[in-house]
Amino acid sequence: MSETRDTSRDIPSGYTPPAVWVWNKGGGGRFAAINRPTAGPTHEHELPVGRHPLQLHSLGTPNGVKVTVLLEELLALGHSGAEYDAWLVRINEGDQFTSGFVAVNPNSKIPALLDRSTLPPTRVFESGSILLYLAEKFGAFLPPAGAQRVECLNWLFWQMASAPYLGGGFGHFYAYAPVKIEYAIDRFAMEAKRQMDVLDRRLAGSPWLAGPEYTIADIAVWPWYGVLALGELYGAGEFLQVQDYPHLRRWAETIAARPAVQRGRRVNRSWGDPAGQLAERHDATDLDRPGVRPEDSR
Ligand SMILES: N[C@@H](CCC(=O)N[C@@H](CS)C(=O)NCC(=O)O)C(=O)O
Repeated sequence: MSETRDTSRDIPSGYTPPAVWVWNKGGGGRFAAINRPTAGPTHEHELPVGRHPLQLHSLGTPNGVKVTVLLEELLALGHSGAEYDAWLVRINEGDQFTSGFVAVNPNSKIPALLDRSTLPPTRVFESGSILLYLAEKFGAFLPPAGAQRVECLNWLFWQMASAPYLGGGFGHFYAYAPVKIEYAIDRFAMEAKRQMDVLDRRLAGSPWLAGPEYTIADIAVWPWYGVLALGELYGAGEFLQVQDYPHLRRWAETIAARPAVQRGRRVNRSWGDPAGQLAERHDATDLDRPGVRPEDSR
């Protein structure tokens, strides 16, 4: 770093990074209580096991919603093997750091899936990997071969690589950071708008991201960029002028109207409008009962 750097605009004013970074436990921000610079479990606790082959440990955030939407879509198609238990992982309370959770996802983030229909059970983590695993397992929502399959994977990987700029970048600094930093908000608002434009241009010439069919690429991208384009993420609809992306919005509205999407959005959601919540799902009929708490469904 240059010694002549002007530090007067630094935040806090005059801040210069020390030679060695030190963890400031009380650093503030919405996630200060759960963030830490090390991996691994913090305490011993086994995961619960339900009666279905697929055990999902998750939360109704965009990354979690991808998986519950796909599972509900598979069930709607008649794949009864996609029946699942969805257990609530309270990330604000550190549930992702239990020994049981870390054994399924060493990265300590939701969503995490354990497929108990295989011997030994198969662990699957990273939402993109979970979507691919389930699509391949059931032979659905993934073109079997050729250019459309490649295009589906293109957009699936695009989403996995791009969303951290939207969530960890724009969303964090616009909605969650304890201070408003113009430089950070500008940088990530620009990238969020550029990403929406990427999608808008693709969807101007194609009904779905991979081509003529609805696939896991759409299911991966929608909970982030579809919900953003509908003005329902970070309260940023006006700030980012989401009405300027008409093709993205057409696609977002079409997906939002799908019954399986409406079901999947509610699973593991434990905040907001009680009618939109289903903290845990252990049976398809749980979705007929709004506002179900975990203790009600066990
Ligand atoms: N790339 C991961 C990201 C998962 C992720 O960031 N999950 C967040 C919630 S959306 C989480 O579990 N955060 C808890 C933590 O960071 O401790 C995926 O797509 O599965």
